[in-house]
Amino acid sequence: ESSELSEVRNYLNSKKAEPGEYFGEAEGKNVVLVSMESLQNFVINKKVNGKEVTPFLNDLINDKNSLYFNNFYHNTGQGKTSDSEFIIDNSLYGLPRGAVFTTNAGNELNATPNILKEEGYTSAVFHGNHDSFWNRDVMYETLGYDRFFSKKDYNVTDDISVNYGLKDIPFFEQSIPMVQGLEEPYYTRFITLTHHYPFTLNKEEDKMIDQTNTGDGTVDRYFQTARYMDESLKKFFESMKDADEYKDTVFVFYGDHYGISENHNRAMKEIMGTEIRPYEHTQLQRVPLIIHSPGLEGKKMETIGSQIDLKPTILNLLGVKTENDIQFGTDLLAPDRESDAILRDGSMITEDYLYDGESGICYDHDSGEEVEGTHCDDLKEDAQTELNLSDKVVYGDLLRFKDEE
Ligand code: GP9
Ligand code: MN
Repeated sequence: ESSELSEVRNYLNSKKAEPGEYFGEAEGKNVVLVSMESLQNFVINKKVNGKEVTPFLNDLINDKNSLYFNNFYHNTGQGKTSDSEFIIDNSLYGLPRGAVFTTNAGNELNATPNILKEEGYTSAVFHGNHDSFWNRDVMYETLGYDRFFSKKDYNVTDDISVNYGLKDIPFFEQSIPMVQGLEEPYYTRFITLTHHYPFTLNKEEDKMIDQTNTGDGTVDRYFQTARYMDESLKKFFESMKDADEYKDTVFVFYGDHYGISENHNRAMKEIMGTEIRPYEHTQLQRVPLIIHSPGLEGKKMETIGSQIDLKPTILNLLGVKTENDIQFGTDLLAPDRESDAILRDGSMITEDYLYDGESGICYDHDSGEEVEGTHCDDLKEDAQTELNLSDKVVYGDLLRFKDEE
């Protein structure tokens, strides 16, 4: 094995966490990941003009079979949605610049679809956009997906399109027979699209709540498209039940990345009722994560984590052991895991502190007060070490050497 990969292994061994009681709780079940476009966690349980933005998700969170993580961050960079996909399927970080989906699609990887193939799973991605967007058609081969249902598999007409293409409600509707056609068990991802910048809707019936009134159009429209997406998730969930694709399935709903950039801090101050300093900006990088399955013991999870942790979390839920896999994340359900998150800009969040990589400012986690001194020196260094090691794996295509022991 290459000495560089050994260095990575040694580092990862030092942060391993033993799985807990959730190990194997979803053994043999189907997996349905739902990528919720641009959805940030602050919309959860939020009302605008007296109405909930995400009524379906708010209910789902309180379901006895749902695990809800309220301190879950995205790790994406310039590769946006594609970065989230890469991170979640590999437990490796995206790159500091560019999109790993386009720059390193020829790498050797050990992504979840390939791992689950050994366990008898089929895998597929569902998305209403062109298959070549983000180089997905090429990268999905590398990740080991058996099937990619893309624009050409859907009936996409102007009447049911907006912005990037097929609207989420018809997207899910048309996806149901495709899922039903898959051999079980399956590992799948559904990538939504309508709640994407610039957050436009073209039909009155799609506008289920009023816009906000900050005068910043992007922010004002954001809640309306989020509400539309939430409705599509509700319908999808119900259809999956009707189609008998529910009881043997684990659903993983996650936000892919932020939708409102720091260019909108003035309006966001109005929405959040507080100034958006680097502390609040970093907290706004939290995205919803809900894991739901009939029979699963649900609860609200305060542990700090990020998308990098999903691969080990899912594999452990399925009871699939992956001792030798190179994973930068840890099982979010492991009782002794380190509660922390590292973001692509070098920020790091722990129970005690929040280090903002962009400004270099260190905050007390709970109070949000700036703290003087060396409190965040370790966080800054740990974040750099981890990101650099992950980048080494990707740039050096080091997983080529993973089977040489
Ligand atoms: C495109 C969709 C959006 O197919 O996934 O991509 P994004 O711009 O969010 O990365
Ligand atoms: Mn996206």
